[in-house]
Amino acid sequence: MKLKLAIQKSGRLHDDSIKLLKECGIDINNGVNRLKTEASNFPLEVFFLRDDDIPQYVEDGVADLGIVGENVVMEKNKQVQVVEKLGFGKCRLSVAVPKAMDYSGVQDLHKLRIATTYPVIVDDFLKKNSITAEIHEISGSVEIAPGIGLADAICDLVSSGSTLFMNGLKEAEVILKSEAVLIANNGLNAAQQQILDKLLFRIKAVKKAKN
Ligand code: PRT
Ligand code: ZN
Repeated sequence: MKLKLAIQKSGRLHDDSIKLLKECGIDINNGVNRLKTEASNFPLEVFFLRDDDIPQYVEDGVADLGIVGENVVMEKNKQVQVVEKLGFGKCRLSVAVPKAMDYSGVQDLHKLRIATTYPVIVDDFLKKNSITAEIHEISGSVEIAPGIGLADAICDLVSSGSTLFMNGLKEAEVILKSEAVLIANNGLNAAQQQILDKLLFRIKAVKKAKN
């Protein structure tokens, strides 16, 4: 019996996900550009996937576990359990507006066109605040949308803030604070749960050693 863990194939969470496994004493040969790999000293198989696909695979049980940003977990809204926050990949999902805009609160977003790759989270945020705005779902380069007249505001991930700054934007509302999390399928059997508990024990020890 092995657990199947899905991690990002390449991108911002890949290296830290591999590093976490190493710190947990789990040996996997570095598998970039490969589909999957097996740990030599722990009952774990690691799949390399697009981060956007991980919640669905974990819900379906194609993978038992996954490492993804909370932002992706919330946007995809799948039936999975978040079992542990992992302390890396920290960022926030924020609404940003042109620097010159006189912004005093969420009501100023009323009737604006907001470009984002997070339509579900933004829609939920607007509804909770009783704001009617137009959501423009785009698949990337969100920060250039106001500059080319595609939108009045954006909602995107922010870490240092330099991307916003370089595009003449300012952070107006933080919708969500996010970090990488370990997610699990809801229907793990006892044997699978036992392996997860073993993994969690090690992850917690690694986190504790860092504090
Ligand atoms: O190929 P795949 O679909 O797997 O990857 P991806 O391109 O969708 O995701 P990737 O690798 O960019 O990000 C993976 C995860 O890292 C995200 O889902 C977040 O949970 C987390 N993360 C942490 C970030 C950032 N920080 C971040 N700064 N993801 C993206 N950004 C981008 C942001 O979109 C913007 O373009 O960085 C830019 C802003 O950064 P600053 O420092 O200029 O503010
Ligand atoms: Zn992605």
